[in-house]
Amino acid sequence: MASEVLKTFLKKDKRVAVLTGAGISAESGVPTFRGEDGLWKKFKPEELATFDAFISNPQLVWEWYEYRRKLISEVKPNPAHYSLAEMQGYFESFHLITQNVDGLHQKAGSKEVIELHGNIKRNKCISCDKRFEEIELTSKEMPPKCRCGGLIRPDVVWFGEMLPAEAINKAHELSSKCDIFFSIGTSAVVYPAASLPLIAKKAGAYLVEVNLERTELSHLADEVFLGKAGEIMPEIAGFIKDKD
Ligand code: BV8
Ligand code: ZN
Repeated sequence: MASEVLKTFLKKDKRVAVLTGAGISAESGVPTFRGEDGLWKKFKPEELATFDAFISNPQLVWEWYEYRRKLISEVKPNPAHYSLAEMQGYFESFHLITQNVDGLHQKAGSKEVIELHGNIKRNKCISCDKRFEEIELTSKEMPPKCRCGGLIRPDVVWFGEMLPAEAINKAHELSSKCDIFFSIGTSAVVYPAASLPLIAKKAGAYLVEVNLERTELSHLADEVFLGKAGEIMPEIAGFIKDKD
């Protein structure tokens, strides 16, 4: 469990930044990208999560996202999501940055979640950039078309696309100014998100990794908790609760 050093960091005046990846939603039943049940096992990222793939095969890409949206609509946050929402209320400065597009952190009560890769529930027109919430899309066409005639796509960041400037800039800033940085449920291979723990470490933060297996980040972390986030995070949050 949490080492004596980590315990010294878990004080309410410490500035905390957290980066989560697909692994934190795994216990909710959302397949990860690169794990055994990985989404990419059945599909290949270059075939689906790129703009070119969408333009060359809009129906296939749209249906893949519809399949994921349906799956995500049927799952619930797990104890790891709830623990982070609880921790947010304890620390004076606590910011949650996610690579996930499933919205489960918000469902668990986390506030001001920084979504680096967008949100699968939102859509946008590739021509006029108009946003559409999922429910607004009534047409049976796959993918639906905007009134301007443009194709509508999921409002997520595909490979080769820029991340939302505000989100990544804020994430960079928070990572460079935190006392403790948690990297939870991410293989730490997708950039620029994967640079955030490195920025934090370089700026002197205490780097904690919580992941099912070791990653490219593990050798840099001050503490690595190998195991399920749904079991480890409640213990860490529980430690904080018992303190006061
Ligand atoms: C950009 C949204 C440039 C869509 C996603 C070569 C070297 C370095 C970089 C690159 C390169 N070639 C290309 C690049 C850039 C590329 C990149 O980093 N590629 C990687 C793969 C090498 N990055 C980009 O393209 C980014 N854009 O660079 O733009 C640019 C510059 C200027 C001008 C124009 C453009 C955009 C990246 C965003 C792509 N979008 N998703 C969608 O979801 O459909 S990425 C996708 O991967 C998800 O967002 C996901 O979150 C993300 C990262 O994966 P993880 O979350 O880490 O998930 P993964 O399955 O990998 O790992 C899960 C971990 O959890 C595992 O370690 C597992 O052990 C663990 N786990 C499992 N269960 C549990 C658990 N842990 C705890 N508890 C459990 N129960
Ligand atoms: Zn449009």
